[in-house]
Amino acid sequence: MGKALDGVRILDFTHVQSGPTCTQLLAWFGADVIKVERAGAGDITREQLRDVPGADSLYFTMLNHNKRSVTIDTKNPEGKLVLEALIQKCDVLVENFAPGALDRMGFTWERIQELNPRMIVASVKGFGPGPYEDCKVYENVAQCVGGAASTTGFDDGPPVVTGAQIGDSGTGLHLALGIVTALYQRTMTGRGQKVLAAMQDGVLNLCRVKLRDQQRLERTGVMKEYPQYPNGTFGEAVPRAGNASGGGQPGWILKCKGWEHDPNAYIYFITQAPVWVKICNVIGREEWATHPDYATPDARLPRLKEIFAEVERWTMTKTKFEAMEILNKYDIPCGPILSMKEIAEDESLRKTGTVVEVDHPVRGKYLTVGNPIKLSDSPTEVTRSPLLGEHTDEVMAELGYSPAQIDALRTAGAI
Ligand code: CAO
Repeated sequence: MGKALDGVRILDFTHVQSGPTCTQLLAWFGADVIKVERAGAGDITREQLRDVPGADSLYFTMLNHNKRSVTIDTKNPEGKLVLEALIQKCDVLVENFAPGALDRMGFTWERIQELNPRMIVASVKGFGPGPYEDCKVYENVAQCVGGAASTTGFDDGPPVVTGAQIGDSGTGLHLALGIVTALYQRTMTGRGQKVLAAMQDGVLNLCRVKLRDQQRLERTGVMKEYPQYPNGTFGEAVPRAGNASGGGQPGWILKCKGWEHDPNAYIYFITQAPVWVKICNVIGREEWATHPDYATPDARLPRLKEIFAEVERWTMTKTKFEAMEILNKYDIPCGPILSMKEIAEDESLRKTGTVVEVDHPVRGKYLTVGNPIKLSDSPTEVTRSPLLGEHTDEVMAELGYSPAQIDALRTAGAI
């Protein structure tokens, strides 16, 4: 079966996490992704957080599946010519260098347009145009400047960053959407364009509901679904909401059987309004179903702490999986707190290809996260990440270089 992006060639100038997540997705959808790296060094993550001596790290392998790797020194004059040939052959150049690095290499937007007016140039940067546009940015910085950290954690503690890499992988996702959209527009205009995904913007986009709450707070001075209500105080900015789910369906994380020794023996429990009566029955508080202090969502809001404490008395008598099974029978939304160990061993995730075992010639077998987006006509087969420069000769031959020319370029340090 063919793939959705068959025939699309990506010049992948990305490194670390944000850019590579984007190009890995495009590769999974069938694009030919040619990753350009520096000879002898390569993407810095090849050697970061290494767990097997001499082997590419999991950091690298898990972000660079289904790609080809070529080594080019793009600051070497002859290396520049190879890069120019690639620009002429490819549809999209994706990069996440520090601001200005591509220009300093001599590949400005204008120069790239001269070489290939159909080329789409897609970039991740820390910030969009403005006072911070020249700054280098990593994941946690993006979480802080995008509004996530100030709204994550508990009211009595400092700001907290999340484990989900919303700054890096989240921005990579945004960029991938920008690229396929630009490819679609090119089918009508015939022209390339610049695509920019700034990490601050990507994180803020994912924190959209918190900007909603900021404006509600300014108007009303209170947000009744936040744990600060009714006894705490609200300041000028959206506070940290702990584990509150907000909206009309309040939720909280509750202890389950074994919580004393298992740090993940917890369940997320949502008091969804339509199943309130069932919740009362399950936890043995049938009288709450009709009592005026508990029967409606509005009446429950100032009593959420007490309600969750009561539900927890019930969840503590069950394991998180037992509680999940019982609650699901009644359509009560909930979710066990799964550890990474439990996720790695989850058979159903293996079956859907969301968790995949991959074999690598140097490091052996390892687990990775497969394509989270499933297309019925474009299935994903995850193949291992390339070794540094593994496809240099192959790609150079496709560009029309003879074996003798390739040898000469290698001797000159251009590839
Ligand atoms: N041949 C020759 N030179 C190369 C090359 C190649 N194949 N590939 C890269 N280089 C050069 C670049 O031209 C650049 O040189 P100059 O500094 O002289 O212009 C240099 O390598 C380093 O690039 P960099 O500044 O991007 O790398 P860094 O490690 O200093 O910074 C990072 C890393 C991530 C902070 C920065 O790239 C950045 O801010 N990127 C944008 C935001 C981003 O993506 N952050 C997420 C990172 S984690 O996913």
